[in-house]
Amino acid sequence: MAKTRKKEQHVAVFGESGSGKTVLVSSFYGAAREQQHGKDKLFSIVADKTSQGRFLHQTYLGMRGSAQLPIATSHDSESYSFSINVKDASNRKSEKNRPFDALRLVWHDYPGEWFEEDASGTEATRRVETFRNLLKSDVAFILVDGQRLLDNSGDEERYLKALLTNFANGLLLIKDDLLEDGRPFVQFPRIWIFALSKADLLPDVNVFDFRDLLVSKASNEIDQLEEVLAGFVQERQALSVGEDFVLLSSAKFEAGRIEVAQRIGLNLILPIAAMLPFERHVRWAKAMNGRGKVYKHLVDGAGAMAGALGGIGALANKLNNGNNKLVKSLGLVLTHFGGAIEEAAKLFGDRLLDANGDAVAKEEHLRATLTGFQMDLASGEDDQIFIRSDR
Ligand SMILES: Nc1nc2c(ncn2[C@@H]2O[C@H](COP(=O)(O)OP(=O)(O)O)[C@@H](O)[C@H]2O)c(=O)[nH]1
Ligand SMILES: [Mg+2]
Repeated sequence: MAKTRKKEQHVAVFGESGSGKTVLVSSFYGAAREQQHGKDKLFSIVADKTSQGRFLHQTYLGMRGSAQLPIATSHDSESYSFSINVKDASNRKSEKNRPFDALRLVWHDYPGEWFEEDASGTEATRRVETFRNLLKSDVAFILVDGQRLLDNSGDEERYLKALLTNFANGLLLIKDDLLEDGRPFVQFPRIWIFALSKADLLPDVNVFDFRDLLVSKASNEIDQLEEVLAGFVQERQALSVGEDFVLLSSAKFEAGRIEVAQRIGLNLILPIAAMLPFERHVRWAKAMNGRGKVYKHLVDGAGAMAGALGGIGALANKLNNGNNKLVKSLGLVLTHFGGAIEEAAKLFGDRLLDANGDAVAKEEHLRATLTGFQMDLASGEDDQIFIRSDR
C-alpha cells in the first residue's frame, strides 16, 4: 500500500487554567467519534496515539453520560496529534495527482499559568522546549473565558487587560531563550485568533459583540501584544494579531447535565487550521516586495494546498509533491501560477459551491473535503460566530 502523505497543520491553544482547553479538545474528538460512521462523511479523524484518543473519548463520554467533568490538569502542556484521513474513492484515478493524501492536525495546549508564574531551573528549560513546538503552528488561539467575562460583568476590562498583559509579559520573558542569537523567526504563528470559550454562557453575544468588547475594553493591551509578537518574526507585516475572532462552546453545561450535542464553533477549528493560513499566506506573499525567506515559507505551504484544491494543475503539483529539490523553484510558483493560487485561495460564493459539487461528483474526496472546509468558514461567518480578517 502506498504511504499516506500528510500535510501537517499545527495549532496552539493558549488559555488560563479552567478556561476550557481540555474540555475543548475532548469535545472536538468525541464529536468526531460519533460522526465517523456517517455514510456521506468524506473524512475521519483519528488520534495518532491510541491511548490519548481513548482518554479524550472517555472524557467526552463521561460528560455525555454522567455529566462528569475532566480532572483539572493545570500546569501541564499537552500536545495531541490527529490524522484527518480522507475516504478512499471508488475511482482511484480521481485522486492520482493530489499533492498529499491526508491532513494531520497537531494541537498544542499552553496553560496560562506559564505566563503568570515565573519558572526556574529544569522547569524553565522544559517550558522553553515546549514553546519550541509553538514555532510549527501557523495559527494560535487565545482563549477568553466566557465565565470570567460573566464574573466581571460591566467591568470586563479588569479581566481582559490582565489576561493580555500576562500573556505579553510571559512571551517577553522567554523571548531571549527562544530566539537563538536574537534573530526573529521565519516560521512562527502569524495568525493570532481571539476565541471566546464557554460561549454558551453568553447566549446574546455574537462574534461582533465579542470583537467590540475586546476592542473597546482592551485595545492598548492588544496593541502591546501585537508589538511583542512582532518582535518574534521577520516581516512583521505578515502577522495578524486579534483580527480574527471565533466563538467556541464545547457543550451546554447545566446543573447535573451536560448537553454535548450543543456545540458552537468546534466544527471551525479544523477548517481554520487547514484553510486560514493558506488564504492569508497567499495574500501576504503577494503583497511582499522581496522574495526572501518569509516569502518562500509562505508560498511553500500555499502551493501544495492550491494543488490539492485543483487550482494549478499537474505541473504545480509536481512542484509541490514534497520533493524538496524543487522547493527552490517555489519562489517562482506565485509568479507563474500566481493567478491560479490566488483563485484557489479566494474561492467563495457560487464558485465555491460549484467547485465543491464538482469534487464530490468526481469523487475527489480530498478536494471535496478542503472546499467543504472553505464552506464551513463561510457558514461560520454567516452565523456570526466567526470573523476573518480581511487584511
Ligand atoms: N459553560 C461551559 N463551561 C465549560 C465549557 N468548557 C469547559 N467548561 C467548564 O470549565 C471547566 C474547566 O474546563 P477545562 O477544560 O478543564 O479547563 P482547562 O484547565 O483549560 O483544561 C470545566 O470543568 C467546565 O465546568 C463550555 O464550553 N461551556
Ligand atoms: Mg486542562
